[in-house]
Order: sequence, then structure tokens, then C-alpha cells
Amino acid sequence: MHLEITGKIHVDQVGYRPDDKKIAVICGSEGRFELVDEKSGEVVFKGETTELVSDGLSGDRVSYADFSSVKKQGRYYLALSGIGKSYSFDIGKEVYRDVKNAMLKALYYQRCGIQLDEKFAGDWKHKSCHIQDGFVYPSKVQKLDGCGGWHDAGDYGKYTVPGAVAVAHLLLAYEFFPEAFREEINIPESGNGMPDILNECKYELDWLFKMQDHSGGTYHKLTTCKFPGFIMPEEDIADLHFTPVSSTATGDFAAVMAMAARIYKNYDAEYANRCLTAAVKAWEWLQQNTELTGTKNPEGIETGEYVDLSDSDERFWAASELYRTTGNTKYLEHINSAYKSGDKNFFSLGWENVAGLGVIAYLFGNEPKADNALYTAMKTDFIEYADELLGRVDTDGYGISLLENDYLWGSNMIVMMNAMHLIMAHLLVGEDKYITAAQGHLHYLLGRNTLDYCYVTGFGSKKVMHPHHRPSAADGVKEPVPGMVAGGPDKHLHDEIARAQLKGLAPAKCFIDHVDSYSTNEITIYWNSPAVFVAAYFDR
Ligand code: G3I
Ligand code: 9MR
Ligand code: ZN
Repeated sequence: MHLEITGKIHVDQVGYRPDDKKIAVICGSEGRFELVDEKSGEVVFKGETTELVSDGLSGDRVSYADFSSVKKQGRYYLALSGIGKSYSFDIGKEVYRDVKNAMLKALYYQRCGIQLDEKFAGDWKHKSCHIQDGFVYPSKVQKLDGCGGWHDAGDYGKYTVPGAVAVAHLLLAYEFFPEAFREEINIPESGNGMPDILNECKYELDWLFKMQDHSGGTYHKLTTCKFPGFIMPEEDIADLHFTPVSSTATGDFAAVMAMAARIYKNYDAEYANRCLTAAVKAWEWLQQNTELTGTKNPEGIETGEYVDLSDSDERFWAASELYRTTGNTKYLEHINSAYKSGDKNFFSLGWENVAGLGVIAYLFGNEPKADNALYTAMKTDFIEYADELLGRVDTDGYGISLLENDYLWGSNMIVMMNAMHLIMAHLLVGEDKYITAAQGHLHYLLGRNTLDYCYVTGFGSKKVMHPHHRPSAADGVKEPVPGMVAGGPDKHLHDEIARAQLKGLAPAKCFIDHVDSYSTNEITIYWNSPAVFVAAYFDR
């Protein structure tokens, strides 16, 4: 029987581990299916799909093919007569190893201020960039060193808020699953005795130090005035500007430095001390500056804003990390009153609302029961929210927990953020249902979605080839930089190409692999970082 790949049988294109639940989502058809060994052509399993049901957010009618009983390592595809076959995928113990490492290595490719040598970067090597000092806005004279760190995204700006959040996801991944980071990923520091995830985060932390002003407050960002064209980073030679201190950047800085103080202590006590001193200084600034400040672009600066309407979550997160690291009860009061105020969603882990990071720091800290009532309330709320996510997974055609309004700019971050929440719910109460649901989110990212895309560059069969990423577009290399997570569907059609090509489509279909689609197909450090956390759980 000759079968075509019709894009209607959606699988995790990277694969499934032998003992995992293995389900394909079939679009528009039901009936008998076969699992075929790609090499031998042998049918290794036959089954019947479920009946078709409607999925609101993709507009698809879907059925499910369950082949969980197949555990033998190999490369397979799924076939349905009359509908075609799926892309091939692996069943294997270590199927997520390469994608996990690549998603971490992607941060190395975002490094600013050093040359990316061929030895580490292969075809994606380039010269050093943005090494000049930056003006301290609005001064046209006063300059500071801001060399280093990661480019934020497809642009070359460096922003404190998303930088701190990305490091936090990665440090959490290391703190929870150190065993997932034993391998080296071929970066300049590899083999220096420290795990590469900590080496890579240190590259960003070293830059973050430079963003702290003598007052303790932290500059919001360091960018050019306008976004550059699609040129290599070393060609982007316009003046750089430190924009004014913001309270959100300062809160995030305090939090991530407090985390770093705890995590680097075993490797470099002196560095850890520096981190803690910087964190405390930032906290003191926050105590003296209680207003939300500095998140809007000042006049003349048009790069990414990371505008925020509230900094209470950043302050909460800072208090919580400082408490976890120091045990000092003065922070506990702040945590308690902020949590009780209940003024926000306390489960978000994204750049705009970081309250969930504060909750995690408290729940998993050494002395969460110092305030038993607070601990119990937080834990109960945390699990309640995890159960809410489970409920959504049950009704979603592709097994994820996004609501219609979650299909916005960077929706793949929400996919990974919710998976992180589910994994941590499992760590708190030990139930497997949370893990099964979390893994469904990873399957979605890696191909089991309505568009059949593997959203991580360089992986899967239906690949993202044209991310809105300046180096990938300008370097003359056909393949984009590997291991980068694309933003994913955004129903708001926030760019011209999206408006021209995606109008009228269901929310989950509002994605286009086009270099101009910054609202659906850009990449960022903080869309990669939660995906590293999730992949690390499934590859320990
Ligand atoms: O929170 C509101 C929600 O209440 C509302 O219903 C919804 C509908 O419009 O919008 C939500 O706000 C969105 C916001 O992100 C928070 O998620 C905005 O629409 C959306 O435009 C905004 O997108 C941000 C985008 O910059 C534009 O500001 C992305 O989160 C953010 O990741 C992105 O960041 C850019 C940097 O500025 C520059 N570097 C690249 C980077 C990635 O594209
Ligand atoms: O490349 C920019 C991307 O990093 C931002 O996320 C996006 C929104 O702020 O803007 C992109 O830059 C575009 C600019 O906003 C409008 N003119 C075209 C630019 C490149 O596509
Ligand atoms: Zn640079």
C-alpha cells in the first residue's frame, strides 16, 4: 500500500519513550490504524481509533490512535488507509536528549559580546558584537560597559526583565533535576568543573550585574534606539542606550541574584556572595521606591518595551527567593501580605507576571512551614490550579491546557509554563496524572498540534525554517540556528504577514513559518528556557 504523508496524523515528531502513553491525534478521520516499522515495513501494531470529536480551538474534528503497548525501540510511522501516514518518529529511552541539549545550547547562540567560534557554533559562527559602551539615557556623554549577556530574541536588544526570567527557569531546571545536566554541550566553558547549564546562565548573570546602578536599582534594558534591519549582530553598530531603572527589572534582578547565590554556592562561594550582595541591594532599592516605574519606552527609544502594569509580582518573587536563600524572616512578612492580598494570578511564570516563580520558591524552600497557614494555602491553591489545567487538557482536542485567550504572542511559552506547573504539582503530591498531562504539552510543542509543526528549529520533520531571528536570516546558512522555540499561534494577528495570511483561522492555527511574522514566528530566550525545564524532566 503506497501512503503519502498528508499532515493529518499528528504525532510527537521527536518521539515517545518506551513506557510512555503514546497517542496520535488524527484529523478528520476515524477507523483502523497501523503502526509500521519504518525500516522493515512490518506492521507492528494494529488498532482502532476513537470516534471523532470536535476541537473548538483548532476547529478540527479529531480522533485518537493509542499505541502505548508498543515499547520496542525503533523508528515508526502511523498509517490509516484513505488518509495517509504520519511523519516517522522514534520510540526510545533517550528520545528527548538531543532536543533538550539543543534548546539549552540555543542560549549560547544568543550570546552577545564574544565571537562565536566555529568550534562551538559550527556554521552559525560569527564575529563579536555590541562590545561598545552604552549611553546612560538620556545622557549623550555618560557611558557604561554593558558588554555580554544574551540577545533577547530575534532582535539584538538585551532586556533585564526577560533575561532574569529566562535564567530563573534554567536555574530551576538545574535545581530540580541536576541529573539531567551531566552532559557537556560544547560551549567554551565546557569541562571547567561546573555543569554547562550553570556556565551558560553565568554568562547572562555576569551581564545582569552590569545592569545594576550604584543606587541598587536596575536599568530596564540596553538596546539601540530602533530595531536594526536583518543584519548580522556584528553589523549592528548603532549607539546603545541603557534605559532608566525600572521597578520590575529591579525586582526580577533581586530574585534571580538571590537564586544564583543559593545555586552557585557549591561551585564558587565568592561569586555566590557577590550575587547575594547585589540581590540585597536591589531589595533595599525596592523598599525605598515603592512605585511602579520605568517600564515604558522613554522618548526616542522604540525597541521592545516589556511594559508592565504592576510590579507587585516582581517584589513578591524577590522576597520569596531572598527568603529561600537567606531564611531571614523579614522577607516572610512581605511574602505573606502579598499572597494574602490575592491581587493577581499567582501561577504565571512568564516575563510579565512572575508571581508563580515566587510561589515555587516558597513551596519548595527549606522552611516553607515557618508559616504553616501560608504554606497550606499556597499548596492548596497550587494543586487546585493544576487540577484546573487537567480539566482543560481533558476537553482540548490536542491535550493541552490553553484557553482561547492564551493563543497570544508567545503562546508556546504558556504551553511550557503550564507544563512546568503540572510537573511541580506532581513533585508536591506525587500523582502521575500531572505528568501525563505535562508530557502532552511537550508532544504538542514537538509536533502533535493542528499544524503538524515541530516548533523547535532543527527538530522533527515538519520544521520551522524561517524564524524571525536576525542571525538565522542574515548568515547565509540554509538551516536556522538549531534548538530555538518559535512563539507559536497568536490569534490577535499582531503583524502584517499574519494579518494577510491568517485572517479568519481558528486560534490554534494562527501561526506562519515566515521570517516577517514576529508575532508568531520569533524566538526568545524565555520561550526556550521553560522548554528546557520540561524536556529536562522527561530526560533525566
Ligand atoms: O495581557 C493582555 C491580555 O489581557 C489581552 O487580552 C491580550 C489581547 O490583546 O493581550 C495581552 O497582552 C499581550 C502581551 O504581550 C502579554 O502577553 C499583548 O497583546 C501582546 O502584544 C504582548 O506581546 C509582547 C510583544 O513583545 C509586544 O509587546 C510579547 O509578550 C513579548 O514576548 C514581545 O517581546 C518582544 C520584545 O518586545 C522585543 N524582542 C522580541 C520579543 C519577542 O517578540
Ligand atoms: O524584529 C522586531 C521584533 O524583535 C519585535 O518583537 C517586533 C515587535 O516589537 O518588532 C520587530 O521589528 C519590526 C518592527 O516592529 C516594525 N518594522 C519591521 C521590524 C522588523 O520586522
Ligand atoms: Zn550582540
